[in-house]
Order: sequence, then structure tokens, then C-alpha cells
Amino acid sequence: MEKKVYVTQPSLPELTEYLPYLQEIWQSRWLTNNGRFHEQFEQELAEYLGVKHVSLFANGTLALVTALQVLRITGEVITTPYSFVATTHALKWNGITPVFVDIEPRYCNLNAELIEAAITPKTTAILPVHVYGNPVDVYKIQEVADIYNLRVIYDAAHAFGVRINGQSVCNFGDLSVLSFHATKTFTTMEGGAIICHDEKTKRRIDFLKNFGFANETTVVTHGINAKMNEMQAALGIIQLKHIDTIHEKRKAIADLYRNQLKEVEGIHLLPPYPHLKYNYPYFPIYVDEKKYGISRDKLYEKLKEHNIYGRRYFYPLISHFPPYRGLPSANAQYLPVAENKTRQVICLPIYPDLPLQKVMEISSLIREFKTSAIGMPKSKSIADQHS
Ligand code: T4K
Repeated sequence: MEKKVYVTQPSLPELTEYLPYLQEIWQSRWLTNNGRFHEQFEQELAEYLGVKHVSLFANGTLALVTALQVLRITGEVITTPYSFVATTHALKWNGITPVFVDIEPRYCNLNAELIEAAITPKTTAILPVHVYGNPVDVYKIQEVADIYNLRVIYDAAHAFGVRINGQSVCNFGDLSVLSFHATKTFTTMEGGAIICHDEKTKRRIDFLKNFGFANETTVVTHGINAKMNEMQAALGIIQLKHIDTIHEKRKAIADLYRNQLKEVEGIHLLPPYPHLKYNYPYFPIYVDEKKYGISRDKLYEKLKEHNIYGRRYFYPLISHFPPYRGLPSANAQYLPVAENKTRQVICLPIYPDLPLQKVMEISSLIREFKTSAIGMPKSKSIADQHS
């Protein structure tokens, strides 16, 4: 049977490249808690990203939970329902009420124009997501945040290495959070980071991720254990050497999909984002059932029959899940764009080792399904006429 093709597959260096680092970890017996590789990776990552300070984490979710603690966020936070559930869970873990605001239809990011109307006296911050690595409107969001004195924490889990007008997307807002999960373009197996802009904040983040220890005998805050270990950090150092090639290969796949699918009626693609250094983390397509002829779910299942395992990121909306659906802002009538997009989306497989031939095959299947979908009702109606 043909091999299954999943939505993603981690990019890893040759094992021989990792072995010397593992040998050093084994010899030194230094496994975690600010080891030598941790320190090196933090510095090299800050340089690569073009940001002032990086604080490494065990994963992106713990980084998000901690980021909210760093800024002492309370009350209500405005966020998007169209994301991975970790975005909103991080608020819940801090006892904060999420307030969902609809997305814009172009890139499926939080609609910055709608934020103002959702602000109440309890609002303290905005938690937008750069969905699929396409930056949310950072300029408008900062404008609103400045007027209402709100903090801004970006969930930049998808946006590793993304630059807008030459500037790291992580330089906007108060803090940005990255994920280095196995499914991300840049991976340390599990991992994440908070990006901040000053030394004092960096120190607070580092206390918070290490039980609140300031030194051997002083605990300054109620910290958690969210540290990245040496094996993750060593992998990160190696991955940095390959990340530009990884992004280039992803680009070739995205370009080919775009070229192959751009004229399929009823299949919508996100437009290329202007002035962006992009990382191509996902390749979402949106299925307009009326024009395409079959539903998103039908296409999803038909692709699976051919061993193509796309994913419906992000379906269901976070606002549909039991912990959130009772919130007033979760009401579908306030989220029409998100409700529509979540019913249409499929993310197609994209990862550096995906052969371009496979991309051609997947695209052909999508075109063929449409042709047969158009054929079906037509022949039925002819048959009906003659019966
Ligand atoms: N904010 C946003 C906006 C996020 O998207 C995420 C994570 C976070 C925050 C939280 O960051 P972390 O705490 O995760 O660092 C996946 C990931 O688990 C999750 O990290 C990611 N977003 C989310 C969008 O996708 P699943 O449940 O879809 O993953 P899973 O295990 O089904 O994997 C998808 C496919 O990837 C598999 O079908 C095969 C392939 N795969 C997966 C893994 C884990 C591999 O080939 N190798 C692997 O090791 O959530």
C-alpha cells in the first residue's frame, strides 16, 4: 500500500550532526537548568531572529501561560477563535476570560478593526495570533493598544523567522511567543520561546520559568518549571544552520501548489502577503462547496482515501469547545467570518521532504474531484429527464 502523506513531517538534521552534541551532554552530565547549549542557543536565536532577548521554554504553551504572568495580565483579554486551542487555554490557566473577536477574511487573522468595540473596563490585553505565519495587522493593533493602555502579547507560534518590511514580526507588541513543536517549520522536538525587548523583562521571564528562583536561596515569584533542556537546545543550534534551506524548500512546494490550484473554481488560496519574508508553515485551501461541487469534508475524506492526510486547521473554532462555548463572545452571530472559514479550510501537506511530484499528484486529485463532482449531477439530471 502507498505510504500515508501527513500534513507535515519534522525537518531533522543528519543524526551524525547531532551526535557530537549528545556526546558532550553525556560527558558533562549537564542536562538542563541553564546549560552551555541553552545559553548558546538563546544568543544565536536572538541574532538569527533579529530580536533583543530570547528566553527558551520547554514548549510554546508553557511560554504563553508564562507570558501572561510576566505582564500580570488579569480580567479580560481579546483574542481570536480561529487558532489552535492552546492560545485560549493559556488565558484559562491564568484565570483570564477570553473575549473572542471575529477574523478578517483575507488572512484569517484577528480583525483589528473590530477590537475597539470589544473593549470593556476589564480588558487588559490583546492576544492575537499570526495565523499560518501571516502577520496580523500589528500597526492597527498597537494603535488601539496605545489608546486604551492595553498590553499586546503575540502568539507567534507559526511565525518563526517571519519578517515584515525587513523587521522581525517578534519585535512588535510587548511580548511574542514562539513554538518549536515537531509540527513547526523550526523544531526542537518540543520547545518554545518568549521574545522581549528589555533586560528587566528578560530577567522576570527567566525567574518565572524556573520556580521563581533569583538565586540559590531566594524565590522572588511563584514561578513554574518551563525550562528547555540541553538536548532540545543542542538540536536548536543545529537547526538554525538549516532553517533557511528548510524555508526555501517549503517555498518551492507552496509555489507549486499555488500554480496548480490557482484556477480551480471553488478552491480559494490565501493571497501572498506583501513585503514579507515568509516561512511557509501551512498551505490552507478554502473549499466553496457551491462552486467546487463537493463539500470540504467530502474533499478531506476523498484525499484520505488516496492516503493524503490534510488537516482542518482550525476546525472546530476554539469558541465551539466546551470550556468556551458558554461565553457571550463565543456566540456564532458575532463571528460570521470565522464560522465560515472554519467550515471551508483544509491544510494540505507541506514539508521539505515532500516530493514535488506528490504535490502535483495532490493537486491533480483536487482538480479531478471537481470534474467528477460537476459530472455527477449533470448526468443525473439527464437521466432524470429521460425517466
Ligand atoms: N499557539 C498556536 C497558534 C499553535 O498552533 C500551537 C501549537 C501552540 C500555540 C502551542 O505550541 P506547543 O505547546 O505545541 O509548542 C499540532 C501540534 O501538536 C501543535 O503544536 C500545533 N500548534 C498544532 C497546530 O498542531 P495536532 O494535534 O494536530 O498534532 P498531531 O500530533 O496530530 O500531528 C500532526 C501531523 O504531524 C501528524 O499527522 C503527523 C505529523 N507528525 C506529528 C508529530 C507530533 C510527525 O510527523 N511527527 C511528529 O512527531 O497538533
